[in-house]
Amino acid sequence: MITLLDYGAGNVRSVVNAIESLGETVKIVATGDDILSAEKLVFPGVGAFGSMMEILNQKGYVEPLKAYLRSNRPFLGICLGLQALFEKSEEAPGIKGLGIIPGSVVRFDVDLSVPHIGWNGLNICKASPIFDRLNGDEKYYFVHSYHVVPRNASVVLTTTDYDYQFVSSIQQGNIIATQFHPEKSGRNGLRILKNFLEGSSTAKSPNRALRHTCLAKRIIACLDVRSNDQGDLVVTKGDQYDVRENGTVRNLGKPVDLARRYFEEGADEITFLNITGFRDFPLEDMPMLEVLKQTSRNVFVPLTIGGGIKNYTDTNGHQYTALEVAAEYFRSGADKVSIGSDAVAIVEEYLKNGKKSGRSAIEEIARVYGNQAVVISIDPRRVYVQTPEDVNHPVIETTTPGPRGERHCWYQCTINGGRIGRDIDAVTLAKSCEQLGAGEILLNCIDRDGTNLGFDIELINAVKNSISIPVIASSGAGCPEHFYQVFTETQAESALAAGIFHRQEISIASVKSFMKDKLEIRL
Ligand code: 1PR
Repeated sequence: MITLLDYGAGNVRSVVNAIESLGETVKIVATGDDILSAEKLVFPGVGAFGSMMEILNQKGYVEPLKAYLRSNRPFLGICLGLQALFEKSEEAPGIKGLGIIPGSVVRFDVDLSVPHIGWNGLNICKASPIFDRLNGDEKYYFVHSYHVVPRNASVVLTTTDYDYQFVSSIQQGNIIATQFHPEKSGRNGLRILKNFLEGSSTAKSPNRALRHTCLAKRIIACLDVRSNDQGDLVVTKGDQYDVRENGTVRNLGKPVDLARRYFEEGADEITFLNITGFRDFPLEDMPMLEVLKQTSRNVFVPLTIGGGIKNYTDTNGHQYTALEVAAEYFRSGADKVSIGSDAVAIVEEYLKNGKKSGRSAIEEIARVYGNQAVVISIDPRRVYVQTPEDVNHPVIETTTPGPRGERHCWYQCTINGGRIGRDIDAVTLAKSCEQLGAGEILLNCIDRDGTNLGFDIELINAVKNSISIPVIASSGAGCPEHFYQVFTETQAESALAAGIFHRQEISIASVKSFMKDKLEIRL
């Protein structure tokens, strides 16, 4: 029996699913006494350091946790569950951590994108039972803006490179804690979990020790999901966002089955977009939550969900906040939520008032779940102009001229699945969302969507070069060379595709095999 500390924030379902998939049963902590009587405790921290410590204090878990940790019984901390062990964090000045490991938590100070999101390796500093049957050159999934700095080097189990080397896991006696997410790191992550659950005391050193690790470029499979005319939830795919063919919604498969297939094929992440979420309230659209629940049972890579994340009043006048909607998605198995239409409304308001409200969906969700949990999905469309002076938006010179030979364009944001254009451009939207606390940009492109013509490199450079959070390049992938192009001609950290994978024109494995000797990827 594994005892799991769930303090109510973020996606603990994935950890429960991962542990259960290894044949163990899980008991969720309900009182401080459950912590004190645990035989093996797993603490998957998700969210922000300040809100985590606040909840742990409110629930009276701090003292039992300290007592458990001092007793040197088996403990596995994940992500914030590692950071909580330290004395303090720059993320929440003035708030005390558990202070079991001397040292603090600091924000990344790098020239690279922050959060550090994606699959990176481990430089192993000492032997441990959790490395049993691993080679040492595997990659694991990270998603964080802060990292630990222990005062005593002897606790350092692994380091990872991200501009500089940071501590990516620690071990002190039977206390093990990782910055990466074993439950989201495919089969190798499950191996680490299994090693912890088996509780062997024999320390192992993998035979392939790395001296330097590198963040992999991520390949993401995207499933646009909606109900078809028969009322079945299907994966569909548009041509420039038009998902109907001869009047009916294209049906490319079942969401849970396809997600499972992409996990097996090596997808580094899976994104579900509830594309009619803007008109159907997700909490009444239970099938989508069910899709997430079922998928997270046997898909052990990060899951992002988008569609309909906004404040909502139902027919009985009951009000729901975007935070509540997001919370339901996290509880159902999502690691990140993506906000589309509402992000445009939020930024319009922000720019009009010239200051943050502190209450927008972006700010609220980032405060509780951390910046890395908030993805902004942008649906821009090219608008050609004769000269840059024609509009009050950042204009680029393009190598793909417009219908009247125009050599300049700007990228207009749209809402409601491309149905309505707004007077705001993709660059301004991305910059504003970063200021409001978003952790990643999913950059679609209506002009390229479903065309197989390749990513819009000009759009991606325009946005990526004006922000410091990671960008997911999306729309237009037609062959493995397009992925190579987007990773070599832009700084995008990941690339997403839908149509070519759904129609089985190209597999994720073949994209990776094309890139494997050319770029850092996860195999
Ligand atoms: O506005 O917060 O409710 O979120 C709705 C979400 O649904 C947004 O993220 C929006 O991008 C998405 N969406 C809405 N309508 C459509 C549509 O297609 N009619 N799909 C839609 C967006 C774009 C990509 C697509 C890539 C790759 N899909 O995600 O998967 O373009 O396609 P490709 O590789 O086949 O070219 P809200």
